[in-house]
Order: sequence, then structure tokens, then C-alpha cells
Amino acid sequence: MALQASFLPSALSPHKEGKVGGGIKDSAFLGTSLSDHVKSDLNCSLLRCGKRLNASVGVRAQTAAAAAAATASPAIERATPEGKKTLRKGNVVITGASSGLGLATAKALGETGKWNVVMACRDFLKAERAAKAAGMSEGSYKIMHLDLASLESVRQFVGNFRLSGMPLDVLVCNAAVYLPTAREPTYTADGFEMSVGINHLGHFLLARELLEDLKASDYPSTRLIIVGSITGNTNTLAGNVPPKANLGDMRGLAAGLNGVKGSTMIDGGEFDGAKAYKDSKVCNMLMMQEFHRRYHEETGITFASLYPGCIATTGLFREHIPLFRLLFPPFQKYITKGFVSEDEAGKRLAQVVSDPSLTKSGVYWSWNKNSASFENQLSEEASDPEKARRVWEISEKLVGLV
Ligand code: LMG
Ligand code: NDP
Ligand code: PMR
Repeated sequence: MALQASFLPSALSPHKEGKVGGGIKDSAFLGTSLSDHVKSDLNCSLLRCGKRLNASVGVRAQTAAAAAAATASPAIERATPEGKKTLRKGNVVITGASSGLGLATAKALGETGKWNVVMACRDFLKAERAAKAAGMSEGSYKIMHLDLASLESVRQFVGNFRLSGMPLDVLVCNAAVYLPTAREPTYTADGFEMSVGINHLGHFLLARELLEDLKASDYPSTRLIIVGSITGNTNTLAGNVPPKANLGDMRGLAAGLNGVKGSTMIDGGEFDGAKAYKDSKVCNMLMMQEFHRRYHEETGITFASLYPGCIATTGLFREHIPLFRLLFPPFQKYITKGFVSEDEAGKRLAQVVSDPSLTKSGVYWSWNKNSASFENQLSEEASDPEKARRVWEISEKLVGLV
């Protein structure tokens, strides 16, 4: 409820009347104005909102009455075909926002004054300190506990988020671990190998559960974003540095990734932490496409993944040997020139969350040297529809959805 108290003033702030076009233009991010194409997309979204209202009220009914009253009535106003101006801030959940890319994105979105950021983190205190140290303003964020290494925690997070009464407009699946030096596998609470368990399976359950909430949102553009990576794409030089990603026939995944009945690796091979991470990123990119195929048309939700650039200074490399951590940033800065700062990467992800020109669904975004976004090509494996379907179907069994 504290969440609500801190976010309500902006949610209920008075609105100006205006045409849809004007309103949308005002909400453009980073000064980007709208193309006609996007305007018409957004108009469609607004109309769709009307259709979604019943569902919205259904979800809201699970929450406290006061919360429902606070959020439902402006939603009705927004849904009018005349197209009233957006009244409230957007609500975005970012997993793993206690450091690196997630934190930088939370800060970038919070600073626009247009977003309430829910930082979904496993370490509450660390997240609070990180938000303060980054200079995030008090009213712009709320920390909620989420440990992706436990499916129970994922379900609890979903329940707590719903109790808060906030609509969900954008979900960003960003958290990850990278365990390149581990000799033996470690496991999540549910017995899955840790990297795939956290990076893919935890997010898969979270995204599947929160899809209902995204569907119920009346926000003009709803999005589900998953952070992918170049290292999972074998059509690039970086993706060819061994060990390479490869899901094989997924026999290890199908057997539960627990090392009891089968392997801890998706492809059934020997444990390799660096490969497990890259495989998990392939799953992330496949998952986004499968969501797109199954739900984009019906829901209008934008499903996208991205490679934000090589953010060589983040906590992702905390488990790597000290020499690597020392040399990796200059290597990326001066040799590959793939380096990007945490701030810059945060702005990129923030664009994918809120820029009206990045509403296309089913896209894997990357940025060129001038920091301009473009639709990138995924590797053959990371864009294989049959693999996407199999990852989806096996994963829903593993996380108990079927
Ligand atoms: C693995 O080793 C381990 O097996 C695994 O357990 C895990 O730890 C994993 O990724 C972590 O590493 C892989 C091995 C790769 O990595 C290394 O040991 C290399 C360490 C190098 C560290 C890199 C950063 C430091 C670089 C130092 C440079 C000094 C910079 C100083 C800068 C100062 C500037 C002032 O093995 C290799 O490295 C072998 C090299 C493999 C190169 C792969 C290239 C393949 C190219 C294939 C081409 C394919 C073509 C694709 C075409 C695409 C076209 C679009
Ligand atoms: P960081 O390690 O800085 O951030 C990862 C975040 O994930 C941290 O906040 C961490 O929490 C959180 N996290 C880890 N495990 C869990 C868990 N079980 N439950 C909840 N949260 C968890 O790394 P980056 O910022 O670099 O990584 C962010 C994303 O960017 C990842 O998806 C990564 O794959 C991707 N990426 C990164 C690249 C890079 O060059 N750095 C390149 C391409 C993609 P805590 O703070 O508590 O440890
Ligand atoms: Mg890689 C050519 C460009 C390029 C880019 C953009 C990256 C990104 N890397 C590139 C090249 C190379 N790397 C080359 C030529 C080598 C051999 C020296 C190399 C090595 C290397 C290692 C050992 N690179 C790495 C590692 C890691 O441990 C990182 C990793 O694979 O984590 C899974 C990594 C990365 N290189 C990148 C990026 C973005 C990473 C971070 C991984 C990620 O988040 O996906």
C-alpha cells in the first residue's frame, strides 16, 4: 500500500483536454515525434482499450476496493473514442533493477517524470541503496521483492503486484546471472541449473503470469521486453567465441535441467556456465518471438528483445576472474568498439520501453555506432520457430503452467 501512496498523486493528477495526436506527441520520449503510422497504431490501442475495459475491471476486482476506485475511473475516461489525453504515468516493472542495466533504465525512466518504476529485486536493501546512490527521486520508484531463483517467489511477486492495485503497462525481463567460472552447477529452489533457471525459467513464469495484467492495461502502448544478447547469436563474431550457444534437441531441458534424470545443460551436454548463460539468452530471444506469434494480434502488446551493447562494467562479470574484469572493458572499448556505458545502455532500454517509434512487435533491437536503433537479425537458432515452440512447451511444464 505504501506503493500506492507514493504513486497516487501523479496517477490522479489533473489532465488537460486534447486530441489524441496532441496528447501522444506530448508524451513522446527523448523528443522523438510520431509518424502517422505510429499515431494510427496508438489510436487503435486507445480504441482497443475500450474493448479491454471489462477484462481490466475483472483483474481490478481482485484488488482492494480503494485501489480499484483510484485506478478504474480515470481509465474509463481515457478509453473514450474521442481520445482524451493520457492521464496517468506509465507503470513499468523491471527485474534486476538493483544494478547495471536495470538500474540505469529505472533511473532513465524515472527522470522523465512519466513512469512509476517497480524495481523487482532479490535484495531489497541493495536495491534501495542503489536507487539512492543513483540519485533516483523518492516518488519515482518502488522496490518489490522478486527472486527469480524460486518459482514460489515469482508467484508471490505477481500476487503482491496485483494487491498494489497498479495497472501493469510494461514488463522488462532484465535480471540475469553469468557463472563462467563455476566448475559444478548450482541450482534454483526448484532444482533447475541456476543460469537457465533464473534467466529463462523464472522470467518465463513471470511473463506468462503477468500477461493477463498487461492485457488488462488501458495504457496506449503495452510492452513485454526481454534483454537478449549478441553472445547468444552465432551469426556474429561475438557469438562465435567458444563456448557457443546451442540448444541441441533440448533433451536436458525436457528432463528438468537438474542433473538427476539427465544433464544440467539444455542440450544434454557437460555443465559449462558460460554456455548455460548464452543458451539462456537464446531462450529469452525465442520466448519473445513465441509470445509475439501467440499473443500480439489478439492483445496488441508489443513483444521485443534487444542487445543493448557491451556494458563491460556491470555486475554481470562479478564471477569472472579478476584479470578478465580488468581487461574486458578496455578490450571492448578500444578493440571491438562494442563498449557502451551503463547510462547509455539504460537510455537504450528506456527507449524500447517508452519510445513511440519502437512499438513494432517481434523485433530484436540493436544500436549502431551513432546510437541509432535498428532491427537486427537473429541467428538461425535464435529465430527458429520450431525451437521457440518447443522451448515454450517444455518450459510451461517445468514451471507448472500445464
Ligand atoms: C571460455 O573460454 C571457457 O571455456 C569457459 O569456461 C568460460 O570461462 C568462457 O566466456 C567465458 O570462456 C573461452 C575463451 C575463448 O576465452 C578466453 O580464454 C579468451 C580470454 C580473452 C579475454 C578477452 C578479453 C581480454 C582481451 C585482452 C586483450 C587485451 C586488451 C587490452 C586493451 C588495452 C587497450 C589499451 O577462446 C578464445 O578466446 C579463442 C578465440 C576465439 C575467437 C573466436 C573468433 C571466432 C571467429 C569465427 C568467425 C565466425 C564468423 C562469423 C561470421 C559472422 C558474419 C556476420
Ligand atoms: P548486473 O549483474 O549488473 O545486473 C543483473 C541484475 O539481475 C542484478 O540486479 C541482480 O541482482 C539481478 N538478479 C540476479 N539474479 C536474480 C534473481 N535470482 N532474482 C532477481 N534478480 C536477480 O548485469 P547487467 O546489468 O549487465 O545485466 C542485465 C541484463 O543485460 C542481463 O539480462 C544480461 O544478460 C544483459 N546483457 C548484458 C550485457 C553486458 O555487456 N553487461 C550485454 C548483453 C546483455 P543483484 O543486484 O541482487 O545481484
Ligand atoms: Mg566478447 C567483435 C565484437 C565483440 C563483441 C561486440 C563482444 C561482446 N565480444 C566481441 C568479440 C570477442 N569477445 C572476441 C574476438 C573475443 C576473443 C578474445 C571475445 C571474448 C569474450 C569473452 C571471454 N567476450 C566475452 C567473453 C565473456 O566472458 C563475455 C561473455 O561471453 O559473457 C557471456 C563476453 C562478451 N562479449 C561481448 C559481450 C556483450 C559479452 C558479454 C556477454 C553478454 O552479456 O552476452
